[in-house]
Amino acid sequence: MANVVVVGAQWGDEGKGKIVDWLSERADVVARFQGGHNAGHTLVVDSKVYKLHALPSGVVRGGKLSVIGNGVVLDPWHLIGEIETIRAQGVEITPENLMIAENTPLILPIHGELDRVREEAASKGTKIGTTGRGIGPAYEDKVGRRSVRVADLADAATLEARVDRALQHHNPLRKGLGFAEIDRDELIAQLQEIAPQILPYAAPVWQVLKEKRKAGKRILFEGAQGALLDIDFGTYPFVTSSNVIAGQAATGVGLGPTAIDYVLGIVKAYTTRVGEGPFPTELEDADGQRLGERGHEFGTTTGRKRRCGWFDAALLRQTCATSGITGICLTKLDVLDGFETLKICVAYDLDGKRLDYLPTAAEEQARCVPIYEEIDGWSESTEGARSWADLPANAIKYIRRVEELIDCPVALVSTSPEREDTILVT
Ligand code: 2SA
Ligand code: MG
Repeated sequence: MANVVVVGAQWGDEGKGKIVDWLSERADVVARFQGGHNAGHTLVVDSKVYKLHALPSGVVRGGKLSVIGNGVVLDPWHLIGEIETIRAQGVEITPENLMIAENTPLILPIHGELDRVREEAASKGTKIGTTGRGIGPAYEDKVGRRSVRVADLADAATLEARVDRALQHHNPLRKGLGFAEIDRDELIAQLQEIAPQILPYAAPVWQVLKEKRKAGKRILFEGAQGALLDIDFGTYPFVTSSNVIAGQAATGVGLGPTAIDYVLGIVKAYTTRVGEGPFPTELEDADGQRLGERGHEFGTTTGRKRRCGWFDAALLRQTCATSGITGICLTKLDVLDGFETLKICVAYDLDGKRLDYLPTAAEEQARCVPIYEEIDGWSESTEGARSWADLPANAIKYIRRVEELIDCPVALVSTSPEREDTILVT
C-alpha cells in the first residue's frame, strides 16, 4: 500500500503512536497534517519510551523524512524544546530528516494565554476542556488572515508587518479582558531570536512531497486527536480547532486527495474522552473506573484523567464514513479481559425513536440514550497476543461483531504497546 493516512476514529488517544511507528518502517516520509502540540503520541521502541507532541513519530526511526505540514499550528519555542528532549534520548534530528512547511502558521505566546484565560473564565457547560496550548486562538488567526507564518521569520520587514497586523486584533481584545497590551518590539525580538533555530527546517513541503511521489516514495500521514474532535464533524463546540478527518491529510501538506491510497482508522476496543462534551456511553461506575485503571487512561500532554465508557458502534459508523476509512485497527483489546459481560452501543433512543447516528444538535445529543447489545466477555488474557489463534473465542466474536456493526473491516488488532504485539487480520 503506497500512501496511508492514520486517523483516530474516536476522541483521540486510540493508540495511534504505536501503529504509526509500526507502519513507518515501510514509509519513506511521515507527515503531520493538523493540530499542534496538543497531541500526545507515546512510542515504545526497544523498551525506550518517547513522548512526542509536535514532532512526527517518524523522527525516532532512522532514514525517514519527517514533515510538519501547513495544516499544523506550530509553537516554535515548544518545538525547539521538544527537539532537545528527543535528541537527549539519542535521536538525530537535522534539516535532512525534519522539514517544516514554510506556510505553517505559528502559535504565539498570546494564543496560549488567551486559550487558558477563556477556559478559566468559562463556566460548566461552556468550558471546552482544551489542552491550554493555544491551538484554538492560533487557528482563529490563521482563518482571520493575521497569522505569523514560518516563512515570515526570514525577513525583518515582513515579520514586523505580520506582528503589527496580529496585534491590531489582539491588543484591543486584551484590553477588553483587562490585560496589558503586548509590546510589539518585544514580540518581534522574541521571534527574531527563535527564527535562526526554526528556519533551517523550513521547506516548500508541497514541492518536496511532489518530488517524493514522483520518485515512488511512500508517505505516511499521521493524524492527531480523533475524528469526533473534528471542527466540522465532531461534537461541536466541544472539539479541537482543526479538521481531523482524513481528507485534511491532503490539504494539510499540499497534495491532492488522489495522493491517498488507504485510510486506517485507529479504534479503541472501548471509548475514552478527555475534556468536556457529550459522551453517550460514558460509565461513571466501577466498570468505567476499571477501564481507566487497566487502560492507564491519562492524557500524555496534560496528564488529565480520561473519561471511559463502552464501545459506541453508532459513532464509529459515522467516523468511518466522514474519514472514508478503508480498514480499522482495534487497540487495547486486553483492557476488556475479564469482564463477564461487555456492552456495545448499537444505536440511540431519542424520545422513543431509534437513531443509528448521533444527531448534530447538541440539545438532541444530550437526550440520546444508548441502546446496548450485550455480548459475553472472556476470562483469558489477550495481552500480547500475536495471532488470531492466541485469542479466546469470545474475543474473536467481539471483534467480528464490531466489524459487522460499524460496517468496516478490522485490518489489525493491537494487544499491547509493544509493536510486535499486533495481529494482522487477513
Ligand atoms: P484543544 O487544546 O483546543 O485542541 O482542545 C480542544 C478539545 O480537543 C481535545 N484534545 C484532545 N483529546 C485527546 N487527546 C489529545 N491529546 C493529548 C493526548 C491530551 C492530553 O494525546 O493525551 O494530554 O490531555 C487532545 N488534544 C486535544 C481536548 O481535550 C478538548 O476536548
Ligand atoms: Mg494521545
